[in-house]
Amino acid sequence: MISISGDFIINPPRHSQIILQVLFQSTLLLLVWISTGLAQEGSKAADHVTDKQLIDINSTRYHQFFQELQDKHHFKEEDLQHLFEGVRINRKVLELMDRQWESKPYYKYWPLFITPAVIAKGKEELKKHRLLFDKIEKQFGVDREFIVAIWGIESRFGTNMGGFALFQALNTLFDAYPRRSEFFRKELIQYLLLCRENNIDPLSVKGSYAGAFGQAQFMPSSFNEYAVDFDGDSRRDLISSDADIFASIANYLKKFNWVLHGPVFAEIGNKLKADILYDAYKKGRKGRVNWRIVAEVQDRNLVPPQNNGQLSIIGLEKSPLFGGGKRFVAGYPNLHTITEYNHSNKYAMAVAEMAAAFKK
Ligand SMILES: [Ca+2]
Repeated sequence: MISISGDFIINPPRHSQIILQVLFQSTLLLLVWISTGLAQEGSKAADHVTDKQLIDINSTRYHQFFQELQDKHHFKEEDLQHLFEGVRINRKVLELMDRQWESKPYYKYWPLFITPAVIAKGKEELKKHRLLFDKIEKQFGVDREFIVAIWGIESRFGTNMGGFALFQALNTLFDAYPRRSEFFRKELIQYLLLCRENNIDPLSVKGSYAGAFGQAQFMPSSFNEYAVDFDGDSRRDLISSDADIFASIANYLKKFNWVLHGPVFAEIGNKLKADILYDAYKKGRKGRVNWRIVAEVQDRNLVPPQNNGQLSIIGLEKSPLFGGGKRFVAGYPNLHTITEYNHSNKYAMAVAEMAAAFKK
């Protein structure tokens, strides 16, 4: 762009008006180009920090935060000062937050989780913990295959709980991720509460860059609300107790209305045959259609949903190697329950398809 303007400058004077016009337009384009670039860069939280910079505990943000922790939750000021002093921003956390894993097409998404090795391992774990799952299914009314699928996806059956210092990640997101700072402020409070109650050193826990931890990858607020003790030692241990981990996942699904042995999804073809279904599909996980309409429009025999529930419409991208396009499924209330664990329909479908693979 700059060299083109240069060429015009050495043209004869009689073209001066054109030259000016072209120069003006080029400059304008250049400015638009530069400002668009800046805007895109500027929207990334990671660009506003340097890695390992200290969080500013003397800022208004932290002052107010400490005040609330003292007033509402009875923490001591000197303890807070001591705990937060020296905490540094982890820039990697911000970079990862701005990557959208779930924007991958489904044909690239599910193979990240569902592999022959994972299916074999899941089946083995189901066998190994058969008696424990008998008890959990009976008490919580949640199918064991779904508990194991979530466990498998969240932490590779407990082998990968995340390598980020959780306290640092939560502080980074509270201090330097404006888009969701309020959310992570609450999670940081919940984290401090759970550490205090369970006698855990806040600096000792590792987790994901997004603040989840343990084998079920609960956020601190989810831990406080849904984690249960199921091995009888009166502690909720989602890092090393199988019983607590499985029962806590079950309890979470139960609290969001899981129906034991209920349908989860149904295939409805490669095309949506009416706008009403297309509109629901466009609404994402919150779109709903009466099951009778779905059955009639798509000409399918569908099992009626549990509890008079409605269906969501999900489109899953198929690999171009197999002709591309989409495969559509109707999501039942149990699938909606899984999206309470993670809001992505792709996540819920990966859980459902892994669970189905365990049953084969
Ligand atoms: Ca326990």
